[in-house]
Amino acid sequence: MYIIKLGGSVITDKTKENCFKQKIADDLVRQIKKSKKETIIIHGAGSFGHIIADKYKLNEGHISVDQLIGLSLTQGMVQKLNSLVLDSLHNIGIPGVSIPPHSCLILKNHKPFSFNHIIFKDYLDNGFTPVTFGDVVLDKQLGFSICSGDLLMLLLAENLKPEKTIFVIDEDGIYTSNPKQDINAELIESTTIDQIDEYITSRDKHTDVTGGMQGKISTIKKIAKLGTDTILLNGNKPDRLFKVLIGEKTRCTNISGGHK
Ligand code: IP8
Repeated sequence: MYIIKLGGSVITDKTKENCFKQKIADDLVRQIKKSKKETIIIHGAGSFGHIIADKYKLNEGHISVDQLIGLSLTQGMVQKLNSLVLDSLHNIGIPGVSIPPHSCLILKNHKPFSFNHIIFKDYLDNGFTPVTFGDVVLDKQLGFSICSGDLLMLLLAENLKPEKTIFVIDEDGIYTSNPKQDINAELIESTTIDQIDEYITSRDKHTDVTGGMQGKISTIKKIAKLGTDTILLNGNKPDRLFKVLIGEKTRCTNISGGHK
């Protein structure tokens, strides 16, 4: 089983509120279908979640009554995006089933407090493709806070032991420096968790409320410690996801898991 995160910056236009990239999403879903692999799909919130979550400061927890409508609107928006992703799966014949984090996960000061992973396993065992996403959830200490799709990658990897976790992003993988700012940046094709710190010197400042690339790297390190390999690949380039799923060589970064 593979756990795939379709990054919010790939399936939405992060500069335009609520802008779904239908063609890209359809193409990624087609690649998943073609691979015939068992998968869990997670998607980021992109411009359906980050802008509004930031506006209402939802990741700071419950600090004012005005945030209630903000939380409600944000959950509504990420569920709209989730419906669009599900439509894309349904149109190609993948039996995707939505499992919203706000109904199976509670955080405590941003950290997992309780998580029902069994529901993912049970749907998988019945032949479905569980689909979950970055969301706002209850937080035992803060009232509520944001659960990123990256955290879900870690929680599901911990509990369900996938063959690999795959992050579909809008770059070819991890570089020696930020490729959006440095033309000499070189792609790291293969690395281990021990080496990764040396490379990650320059930080990509996304407007993400959930930490952008820096947050992703720290999650990937935790996944690697479980002994699970992670691949980062460019979702805008044809068939890279398919190739990784069927074990064919393609341009990407492979971070090998630590102690198996
Ligand atoms: O895009 C963020 O999830 P991510 C969720 O996976 C919200 O980081 C609501 C902004």
